[in-house]
Amino acid sequence: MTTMPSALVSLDIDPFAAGVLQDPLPMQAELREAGPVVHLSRHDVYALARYEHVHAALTDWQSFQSGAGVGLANFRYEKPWRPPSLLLEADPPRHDAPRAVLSKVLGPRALRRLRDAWFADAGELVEQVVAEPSFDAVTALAQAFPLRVFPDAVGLRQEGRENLLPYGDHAFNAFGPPNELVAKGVPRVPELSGWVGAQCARENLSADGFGAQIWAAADRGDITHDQAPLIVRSLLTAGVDTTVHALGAVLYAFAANPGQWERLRADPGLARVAFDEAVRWESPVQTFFRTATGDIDIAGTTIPDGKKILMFLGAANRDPRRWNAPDAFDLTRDPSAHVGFGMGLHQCVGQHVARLEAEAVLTALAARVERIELAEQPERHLNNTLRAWASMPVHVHRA
Ligand code: OVM
Repeated sequence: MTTMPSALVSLDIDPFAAGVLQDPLPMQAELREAGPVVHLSRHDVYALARYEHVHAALTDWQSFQSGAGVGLANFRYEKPWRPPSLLLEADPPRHDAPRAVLSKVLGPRALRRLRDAWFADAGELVEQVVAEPSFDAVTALAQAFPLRVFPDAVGLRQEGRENLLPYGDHAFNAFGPPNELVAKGVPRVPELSGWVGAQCARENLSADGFGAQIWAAADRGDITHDQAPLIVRSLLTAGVDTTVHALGAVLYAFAANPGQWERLRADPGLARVAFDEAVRWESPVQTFFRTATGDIDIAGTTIPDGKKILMFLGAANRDPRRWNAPDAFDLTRDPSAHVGFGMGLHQCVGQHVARLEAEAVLTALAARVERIELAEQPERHLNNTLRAWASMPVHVHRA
């Protein structure tokens, strides 16, 4: 028996419309149900929303290139808004030396030296924050903790650190179409890019941070000296907003699921699983694009050479074909195969940093707080790529 390839479904959906960004779950379900590949006529891109196909695309860098950009803009035809990242927007072999260097700088061995200090920092911050029964979990914890530990770990000077979040927010918006979210960021690009670029210079970095270690790798010949500042830039672009919104996600998950908070309190060793489950459940990075390096066949439909492919990480992470009760935040499941950090060659190189930050905050909070509840409806922060909270008023009961 032969199966006829079913006709490619084309939908007139804008995944970057404000209404969709506010609550992307219904659109994600529609895309998963429409077929393994869906054409999105608005942007003339091909969408993958099922786990199987998102996973397959992420692990096939030969067919699905990153070097033409991982946003909607196709670097074959369009000039990027900034010099492309040597990691995110590069393919092997050019990708590999920068990746190897950053993997080592941010690896588990390097982080072992930060663990005690970050746990102490988290304890101090949480102690101070829960002195008040009500606070905004976004500003007081999800933003405050990464901003307290990460810029120091990179080796940044104090001045200008307030530029980190707006710069990252714009960079993640810039992966989408040139809509209002991008337009509102454009006026500050010269100022923010100027500041970020300056911080990547060796003389502006402390002698012992991640930044200095990237420069030391250039001295060893593992990368060139002109690659070093762009690799530091990757830390500043991808290392702050991502962890802020991932912490926001796990704090929301617990506030909305008190039974799971009890479980964490009973077994604080679950902090890491909880964080990965929250990354699966909320998928702080919702989407990335690839570009077809030739005609690609997926389940009987052909994606033509040079077309952009939009991978819905968030939809894959809630695909009922892969996950039991995908909409449940559940510490008893094994979330480790989620694609919230990507998969394959480009899988988040900072994931160990993110997990350590989350583990420190959750451990400190679990030791001090019996219950965490939403005091008001939290408010979304809209971004073309990130699923984020702008504010999350909570009320806590101290242990
Ligand atoms: C980068 C980078 C890496 C991952 C995500 C990202 C803005 C940027 O290398 O600059 O988002």
